[in-house]
Amino acid sequence: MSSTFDSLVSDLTRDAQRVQPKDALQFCANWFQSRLEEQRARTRDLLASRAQSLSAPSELYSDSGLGSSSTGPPTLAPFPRPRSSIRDSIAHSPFGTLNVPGNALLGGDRTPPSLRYNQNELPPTSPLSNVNPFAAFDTATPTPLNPGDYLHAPSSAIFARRTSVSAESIAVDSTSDEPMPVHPKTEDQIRRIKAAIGNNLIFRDLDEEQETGVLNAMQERKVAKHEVVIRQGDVGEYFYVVESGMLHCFIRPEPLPPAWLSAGNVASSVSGEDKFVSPKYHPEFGRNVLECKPGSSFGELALMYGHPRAATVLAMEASTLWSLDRITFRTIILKAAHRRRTMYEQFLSTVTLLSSLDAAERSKIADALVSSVYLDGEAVVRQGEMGDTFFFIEEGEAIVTKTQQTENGDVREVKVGHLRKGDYFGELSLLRLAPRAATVSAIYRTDPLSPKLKVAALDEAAFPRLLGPLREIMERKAGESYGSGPRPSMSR
Ligand code: 1OR
Ligand code: 1OR
Repeated sequence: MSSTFDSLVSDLTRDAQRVQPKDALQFCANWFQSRLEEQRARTRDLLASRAQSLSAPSELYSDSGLGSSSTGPPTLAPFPRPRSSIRDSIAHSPFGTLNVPGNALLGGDRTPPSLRYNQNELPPTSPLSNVNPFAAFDTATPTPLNPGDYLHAPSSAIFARRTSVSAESIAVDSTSDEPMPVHPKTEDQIRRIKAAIGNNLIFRDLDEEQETGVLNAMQERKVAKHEVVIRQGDVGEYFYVVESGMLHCFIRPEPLPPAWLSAGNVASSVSGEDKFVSPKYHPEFGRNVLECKPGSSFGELALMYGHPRAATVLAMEASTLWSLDRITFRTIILKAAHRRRTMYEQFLSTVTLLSSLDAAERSKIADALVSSVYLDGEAVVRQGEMGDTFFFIEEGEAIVTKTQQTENGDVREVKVGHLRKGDYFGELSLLRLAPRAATVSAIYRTDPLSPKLKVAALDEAAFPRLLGPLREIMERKAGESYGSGPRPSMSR
């Protein structure tokens, strides 16, 4: 017991010295929490793997995505080949694990095999990165961002690919007692912030009051070319939105040089592009993993998980940023995302198609949904168009029509179906890689008080990833209801 305690304290001391946290107590609390989570995840996984008498598949440790082939061309099929054996062998981890600088469990002789993707070490789950083992289109690029993924627990290198089958959410602060800052702004500043966050998914769930809270709390920050905005390993205090300019994110392999952490906001040993060995590698900060353009954001990971900063973010040109403090970020942004997820989870639990999925799988779908409302008579999909989206009906009703040629050669619309809350549509063109087989439009309501048609959409990338397990059901039902159509070749 005392040796465990001693080694814990010495690990903590070592990590604290590396990170030099400004808030030591918070750092220690986070550190112990991470260790606890890591240990539970390991124990649970060990038990699960014993119980199943299965060893982890080699795909878990390989560089390429499970759906990709190093020799053949990428498949065009919307679903990857069934990989039930792999899915089944993946234990659900009760907690995310922490692949961050300062996580001592990842050092020493227990170092897990590191997972690399596209020559990069995999990071914790983030709205900016979501590499999924079941992605159908796994080629050279990571799976696109899944809106809302930032509520999912971070995963360590070894468990990173499990994010697709586990959906534990991070704890959202239960109290909002701490006051949120208010920094008065000019109308022009407000307009600029709104323009900068307009297309950023992180802000999509805010109601008016929440948006006002965020606008109040934001602070303008102008950074010079080559200024270090975030330094890998530091404690996170702010989240940033880019209004103008360009920044790059770099990840340097561990261990970080002790003197390097919290070293200030100027790139010390390297200041000019001439010292870049290649545009993709910075000799001080490591591999260039992401570019942050106007409208994008960065710096969310450390605020969400209490980890040290996972990357260094360097201004490549003079840039204007809007910063949001940790308290406002957690109180408003994370809570809004959490509430949104709960609302969708509730709705999805009523959808018959999804009844065979577990709550975690539904939760992943909830995160990926985007809602829209349609006016009476408005078409959601049109027959003959190429389709890239799948829909659930959240509220209201829709009619399905098909064009038919009459005997005298005219073309007319014939009603072939009526869809209600909880029904789905749009699967056919994704399953068969064919144009839309019918037009689906909002019904003309006879009762103006009844709800308008509201649909929740899942895009082409999310569809096979999240509804893959239901493919058989949908295909069978499509065959029964719509007749058989051309089928995509599933062979590779
Ligand atoms: P943070 O608070 O950790 C550094 O501070 C920020 O860099 C981080 O939040 C992200 O917003 C941003 N892995 C980790 N962090 C990244 C990455 C990243 N890209 C940008 N950041 N990548 C992993 C590479 C293996 C790149 C993903 C595309
Ligand atoms: P989609 O991606 O082809 C139109 O886009 C959607 O309408 C289609 O997927 C189905 O989800 C939905 N025939 C074809 N598509 C239908 C039909 C349908 N009903 C709903 N959809 N028929 C009615 C079957 C009860 C006509 C069969 C001849």
